[in-house]
Formats: sequence, structure tokens, C-alpha cells
Amino acid sequence: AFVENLLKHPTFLNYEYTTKFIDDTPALFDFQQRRDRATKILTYIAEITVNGHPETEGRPRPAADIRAPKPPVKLGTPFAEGTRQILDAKGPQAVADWMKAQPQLLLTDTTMRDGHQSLLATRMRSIDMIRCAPAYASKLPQLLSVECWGGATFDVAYRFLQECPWQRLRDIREAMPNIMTQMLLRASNGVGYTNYPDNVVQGFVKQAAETGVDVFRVFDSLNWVENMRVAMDAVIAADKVCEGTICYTGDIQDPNRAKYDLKYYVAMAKELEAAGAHVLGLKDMAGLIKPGAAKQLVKALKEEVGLPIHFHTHDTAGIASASIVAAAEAGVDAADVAMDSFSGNTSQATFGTVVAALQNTDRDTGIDMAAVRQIDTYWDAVRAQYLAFESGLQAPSSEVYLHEMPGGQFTNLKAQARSLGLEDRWHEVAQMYADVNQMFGDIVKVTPSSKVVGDMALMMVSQGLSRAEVEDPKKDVAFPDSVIDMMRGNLGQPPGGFPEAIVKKALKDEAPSTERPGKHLAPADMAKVRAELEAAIPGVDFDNEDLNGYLMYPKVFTDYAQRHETYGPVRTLPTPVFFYGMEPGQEIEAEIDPGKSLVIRMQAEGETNADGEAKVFFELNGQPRVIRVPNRK
Ligand code: BTN
Ligand code: 3PY
Ligand code: ZN
Repeated sequence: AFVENLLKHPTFLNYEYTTKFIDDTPALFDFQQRRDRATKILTYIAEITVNGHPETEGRPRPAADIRAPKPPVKLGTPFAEGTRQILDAKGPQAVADWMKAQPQLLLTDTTMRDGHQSLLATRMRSIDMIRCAPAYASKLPQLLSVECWGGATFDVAYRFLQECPWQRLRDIREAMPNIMTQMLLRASNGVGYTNYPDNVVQGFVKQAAETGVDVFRVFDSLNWVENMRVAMDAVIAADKVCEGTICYTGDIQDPNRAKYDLKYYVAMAKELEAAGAHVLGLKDMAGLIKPGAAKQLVKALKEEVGLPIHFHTHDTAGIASASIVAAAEAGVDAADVAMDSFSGNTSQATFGTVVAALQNTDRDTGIDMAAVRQIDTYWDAVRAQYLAFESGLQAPSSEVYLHEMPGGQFTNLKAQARSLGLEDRWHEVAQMYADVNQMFGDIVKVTPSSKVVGDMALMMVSQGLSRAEVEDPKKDVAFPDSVIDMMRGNLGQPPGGFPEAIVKKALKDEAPSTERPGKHLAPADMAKVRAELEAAIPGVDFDNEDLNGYLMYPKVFTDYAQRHETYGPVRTLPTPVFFYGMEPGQEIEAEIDPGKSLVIRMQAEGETNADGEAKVFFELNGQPRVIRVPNRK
């Protein structure tokens, strides 16, 4: 059961011992280890109780009496077979054939990835996902997939949530064994912001497939198929579903936006089909597609390519459900939705609404609305715990047709603008983002290219620079590093290349490369990288998942591993405790060892002594414990 596995992962075990010590003193070791972990977790709670969590400081705080999220079913509830069994028994091509043979619109639930990425700055913790996974298995076995991994979640898990993303994946997989798990992979950019060597991308895909990803939605941030092949081939080699994906930008119905017209998308779809995709992804990351365009595009793609089509859009302008219904009428095979309380605005269309809209039509999803409501009741309570990460966006915004920011970036860029003191000038940032896009030649804007456009726009607004000034060959402009990197060709090539003048302005006399970036990157020397990691954090055995985390994000990973030495497995703490610590008299249970829970009661916060140390009094399984932490307030 997942409860027992919650801490089985070496990331949580290996940090605590040296192998020799176990061999010599097994019984003592068990006891020591448990005691050690308890002390670490109490240290974390004491630290947060006294000093607060840096991430929630100064942000709105949930009321003390919010409803605790209660999972709709227990682990072990029976479930029907689903898409996962098709994949395991017959392989990815059989999944694609099955998709095309279904009359109903198939659905993917994105709550655990894009939903919270787009609404809560990706801050949802694993425990809140894992607890709901059995409900998906038993109540929604007809789902095509559950998107629960990749995109920004990988980095945020280590960086801000102090958790191992691989363990999250393993636990979700185990608690939901009948529905395919799905991840978002930025092709050669992995789950990062830069182009990685081919062997790093290959190794990452292999590990993700082993740990539990079934469907890989592979896209390139400039729509360059050439730069998608390494990742796509690795997915195909792992016998998992390769969803080769088109990023949608512009407007196929607008004759003034001819760069990204119907012909362009059909040609790219054919390239992806030829590259071996099992499924064609249509990823409208900003929510720009309009219902009429969705209908026209899906119809053309269905006529011109043989792949099942999986449609992803965002509700930023409030029109995503209408676009999905239009796409369904045109024969799209599957669409992405988020559970109601994690839907709308910059997130996906609303699950229950799409189900209801198609009831009693020939695309009826067959999904039980009562199941949707039960699962949504859980998510609604989860969302309330993350009030600190709400973006403040109150309503849909047609301004997206101007700036074209991806749903996942929108809230992030707003927060960045706020931290630069530009919150009141948001509309200028939005307009500048559109201007920068044109200056760069009208490119696809999705991670990481969207971050480059965002960096440039923020720089220009904060320094009061206009597009004309930046383009003026006589004016000296200090470009952000990310812009210089993209102009060098390090993210690959957009259709038609970057405008020569802006490349020259950014690179001065340096010549850009127009070849696939991975072609020139030396393969990572895995033995050397492992040695480097082990030197950075001595005394720990790192497994292949850890190594892959380090390869994507060296500093983020080592910081995470170092904090893990101090705080232990904080992933098992309830979310309010993780972000706010405990109140005197409060009691919680936290699993500290496979199958072993601790009862932690916070008694009181004592006085801070002359050395600036605060004492926090706990009861741990009924035994008094005092933890001292520096009081930084
Ligand atoms: C995180 O890094 O945000 C997750 C958990 C670790 C936070 C602790 S709280 C005290 C100390 N100060 C920080 O900025 N991080 C750690
Ligand atoms: C990501 O790459 O994280 C995205 O969500 C792109 O839409
Ligand atoms: Zn998205």
C-alpha cells in the first residue's frame, strides 16, 4: 500500500545512514533512525512555528477553521481496469488505436499538474495528490489519463516544497494503477529551461518511464520538430505513449497573422506523425484558440493525419469549454480538463461543465457527475489551504489575445512584476510582452521561450525602454542572459529563424548557431557527475532518480538534499503545518517510517534566551521533547 511506501524511497532513507552502520547494529540503527527522523521533523515544525515559512510570509493566510480535505475513498477501494492495462498488455500503438475507436470524448484530468501550476504557482504538495489518487482509480476509471508530472512541478517540488518529485510519481502510480499517468516534457529542455545533452534527455525519459510515466506529452518551445526527436525516440524506445505535440499560437482565422496558419499546423502534424508520435497533441498553452478555429483545425488535422488528437487549452479568456465542445464536434479524440475547483481562468476548462455539455450527444463522455462532485469536494478543500499562492486574478481576461502568455506563466510573471515593484504597471508589461514577441519575429511562447520573452519585457518596462530604442543600432542595450542565449540558437530555431537585426544587436559580432543545440553539447559523463554530487553532499548514496534531479537542476537539488539532512521527510506533514507550523494544543499524525505514524502534539513556545534561541515544547507519542531553534523574528 502507498501508505507503507510513502517513505520507502532511498531519498528518504539513504540520507540517514552509512551502510556499515546498519550491518553492524541493525536494531540500534532502526531506533536511532526513527529518533533521528522524529527530531528532524520536530525541528522543521519548530522552525516554521517560530519563524514562519519564507514562502507564505506577507501573504494572505487561510482561516484557522477551514475544512480539512477528506479523500472520497480509501486506498484499497476496488477499481475497474482502464487505459493503463491496455498500455501494459498491448503497448502504446494499441492505446492510440483504442482512442480512435471510442465514440465518446476522452478526458484527461490536469488538476495535479497544469491546474495548480496555472492557479497556485505550482505549489500543490504530493500528499494532497496521493490522497486523492484512489478516488480517481475507483470513480473515474474511464479517464484517458491523469496529468500529474513534469512541466514546472519537478523543479518546484525540490525547490519550494522540500519533496522528491520521483517519489510523488511513484506514490500516485501505486495508488491509481488503472489510469495512465501523463507528464509534460519540454523535449530537449527536459523539465528545465535550457537544452540538455542528448544522453541527459534520454536518461531522464528512461527513468521517468521506469518510475511511472505512461504518456509523455513532448513539445518544443519554438515548435522545432528537429529538436523533439531525441525525446520522442526515447519515449518510443521505452514503450510508452509518445504524444508529439504542436504548440498553438496566433490565430488561424486572422489573415494578418499568416505565419501560423492552417497549412503551418498541418505540416507540423505530418512531421510529428513521420517522427513516430502515437498521439498528436494540440497544446494551446495560452488559451488563444477560438471555437471556430478549434473546429477548423481539428477537422483539417483529422483529415490529413492518421493519429488520434489530444486537445489541451486554457480558460484564460473564459472560452475553453466552448472550444472543447467545438473540437469534439469536429472529432477530436481527447481533451484536457481540470476538476472544477482547479479550473477556469488561467487553468483548464471545467471538468463537470464539459461532461454536462456533452451529455446526450454522440460525444457523451459517459462520466458520472456524482463522482466529479465528490472528487471536487476534496479538491475544493485542498485549494483553500494554498490561499497564500493565489494570484488574485478574479475573472477571465480577454487581454490574453494581446499578450499571449501561457497559463502557467501568467501568475508567475505577475508575481515577478510585483517583486520588481511593477504591479501597478501590469498592463504595460502585458503590452511589452506582445511587443517583444513581434521584435523576436513572432515566436511560440511556452516554457522556456516564454520566460525569455518575459525576462525581456520586464527588463524593458523597468528600465523604461521601448521596442524602437532596443532595435536602434546606435543605442547600447544590456540584454538579459536568457535573450542572448536564445539568440545564440541555444533553444533551437523558430520557423523562419530569428530576425537578423535583433540577433546582431544581442550578439554583437558573435555568430549564432542554427543547428540543433544538442548536436554540439558534449554528453554528460555520468560517473563524473555522480562523483561531483557525492562530493557535494558527503555520506549519502544517491540513486538514479536523484542523479537525474541533479542533472536537471544541480543547485536546486543539492540545496534540497542539504535541507533534507536538517529537516527530514517533511512531505508527510499536513499542508497547513508545513506552511504555518503548529498552535499550542494542536495534535497531528505524521508518518515517519513506512507504516509508522508519530503523534505530535505542540505544547507551547517558550521564551527566547540570550543566545536568540527559542524553545518549542512538544509531546511525541506522549513523551515530552524540547526543540531549540534560532528565533529570527
Ligand atoms: C523551502 O525551502 O521553502 C522548504 C522547506 C525548508 C524551509 C526552511 S524554513 C527555515 C529555513 N529558511 C529557509 O529559507 N528555508 C528553510
Ligand atoms: C510548462 O512547460 O511547464 C508548461 O506548462 C507549458 O505550457
Ligand atoms: Zn497548459
